[in-house]
Amino acid sequence: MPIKTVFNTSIDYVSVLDEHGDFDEKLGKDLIPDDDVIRLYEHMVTCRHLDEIAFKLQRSGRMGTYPQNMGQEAASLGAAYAIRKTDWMVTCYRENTGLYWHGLPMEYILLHWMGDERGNQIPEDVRCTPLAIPIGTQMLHAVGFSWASKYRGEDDIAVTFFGDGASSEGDFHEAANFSANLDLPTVFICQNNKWAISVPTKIQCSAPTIAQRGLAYGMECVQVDGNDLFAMVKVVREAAERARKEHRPTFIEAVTYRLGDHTTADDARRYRNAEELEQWKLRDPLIRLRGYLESKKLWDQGKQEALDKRAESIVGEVIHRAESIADSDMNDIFDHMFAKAPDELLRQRETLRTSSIGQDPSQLGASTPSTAPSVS
Ligand SMILES: Cc1ncc(C[n+]2csc(CCOP(=O)(O)OP(=O)(O)O)c2C)c(N)n1
Ligand SMILES: [Mg+2]
Repeated sequence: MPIKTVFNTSIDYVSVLDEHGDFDEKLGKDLIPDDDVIRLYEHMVTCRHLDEIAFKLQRSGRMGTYPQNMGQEAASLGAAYAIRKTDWMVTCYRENTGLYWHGLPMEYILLHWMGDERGNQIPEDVRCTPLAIPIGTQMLHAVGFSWASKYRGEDDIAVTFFGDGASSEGDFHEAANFSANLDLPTVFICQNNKWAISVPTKIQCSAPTIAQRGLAYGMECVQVDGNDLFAMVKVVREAAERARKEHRPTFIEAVTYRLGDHTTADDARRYRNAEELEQWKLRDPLIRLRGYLESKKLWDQGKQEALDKRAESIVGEVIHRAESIADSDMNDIFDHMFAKAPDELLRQRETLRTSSIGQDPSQLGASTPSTAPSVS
C-alpha cells in the first residue's frame, strides 16, 4: 500500500500593526474604533505607570515580591477588549492590564502582592479568578468554567492565560485534551515571552511554535504578534466567536517579551543578553500604539503630558486605597477553612488571641516543666 499523508497543516502568524508602524488596512479594517484605540492606549499607559510604581513599592519595603508586566500589556488587554464582561478571565500573574479592563479594581492586585488575602476576594460582579501562582493550575479552572457554561446552556466563555513555561506542564495538556474532546468554549492564550524565569523557550519546546501544541488536541491554533493590540483583538474575537457558537476551543500563542526581570526577586541580566532586551524595547506595545495614534493625528505631546499626569494621580489613589485598608481581623486566618473548626485550631485561635503563641511549651512539643525554672 502506498504511503499517504494523513495529516497536514500549518500555523498562521497574525500581525496587523507591525513593529515598524505599518498597518494592514485589510486585516485592520473596522477592528477597533478610533475612540476606543485612544481609551485602550490611555489604559495601557496608566497600567504601565502602576507597574513601575509597584516595582518601587517592593524596593522600598512597602510590598512583597512583584512580577512586572511591562512589555506584555497588549496581549491581555486585546483579549479583554475582545470578550464580554460576562466571560471569564482566568489568568496567571502578567495580565494586570486586561484584568483591570475586565473590571477588577486596581488595588486588588497590589493587595495580593502585599500579602493581603483580601486582594483575592474578587468582587461578585467581576468574572476573573485570583492570580494563579502555581504554574498552570488556572487552565484547569478555566475548563471548569467553560464546561459549566455549556452545561447550563449559557454562552459565556472562559479565556485562560499562561506562559510558555506553563505550556510544558501536565495541567496544560489535561486542560487542552478535556476542552477539545468535550467541545468546550475555552480560549487558551499562551504568552510566549521567551523565558520561564531563566529557561529559554527553545530548551523546553523543541517544536518551531508553541501554538502547534494545541494541534495535537485537534484545536484551531494560531500564532500572533502579542505586542500588537490590533492583532490580539482580531484573533481573540475570532476564537471567542468559535467558542460561543461552536463550543470549540482555540490555542493562541501570543509572541511577546517581558521587559523587566521575572520578578523583583530576579536579576535577568545574569542570563539574558542585553542586545535581545534592547531589540524588544523597540517593539514595546505602548510605543507602537502611540505611533499609530500620532500618525492618524489623534495624539500629540500635549495629550501625552496630560495623560501622564492623570495616570500619576490615578495610581496615587490606587496605592492610597491599598495601603490604607483597615487591618483585617486576626481570626480570619482560622475562620474560613472548616465549618466546625477542630480542637487544635480552636486552641491556636485562643492562644493567638492571648498573645501566648510561642510561649506555650506544649505548642513547641516540649514537656511542661513540673516546677517553674528558677530565675537567679
Ligand atoms: C507548579 C509550579 N512550579 C514551579 C513554580 C516556580 N515558577 C514560578 S514562575 C516559573 C516560570 C513560569 O514561566 P512561564 O510559564 O513562561 O511564565 P512567565 O513567568 O514567563 O510569565 C516557575 C517555574 C511555580 N510557581 N509553580
Ligand atoms: Mg514565559
